[in-house]
Amino acid sequence: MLIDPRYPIGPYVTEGYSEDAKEKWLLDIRFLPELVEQSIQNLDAEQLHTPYREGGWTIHQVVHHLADSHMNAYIRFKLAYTEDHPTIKPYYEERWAVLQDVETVPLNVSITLLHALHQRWFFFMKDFDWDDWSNTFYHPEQQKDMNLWYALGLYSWHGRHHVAHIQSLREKMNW
Ligand code: NI
Repeated sequence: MLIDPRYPIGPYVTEGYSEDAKEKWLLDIRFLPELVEQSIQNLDAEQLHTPYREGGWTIHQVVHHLADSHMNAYIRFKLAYTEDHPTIKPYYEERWAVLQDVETVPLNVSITLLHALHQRWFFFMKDFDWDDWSNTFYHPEQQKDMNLWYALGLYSWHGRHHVAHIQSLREKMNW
């Protein structure tokens, strides 16, 4: 089977609520920073600045993107939880990925950020019940209502999706 290099673990597929899925997805949120840190271990500057696929982001951009994306996600979760069906703010991830901080700041800064952010995010959600997961926000770009259960699965997937980009390049290059 031919795997689309953009989707090494396939697209996000949501699941109905279950304790098992919840445990798994929460652990994905909790341990993503460790996973990202491991995925770039022993790579040099040149390797970090290699696109994970032709025309794709470099590993360096992918890691900074995870910090950008998950900061937005954290805010969306908090808004949905504390307001009645808020409309969230989309952002242009392609534009964010080429800003000056992404260009110049070393990856350990975004890894540290991810450690702190995911700790806050995990402890915010870890005891949610079904009512909590049922909080919704409106995503104006996708013109879609999303509840926090769907969003939890989405960001569990999103972290693994980008780590798989890094891992697939390492495998391909034998790094
Ligand atoms: Ni992404």
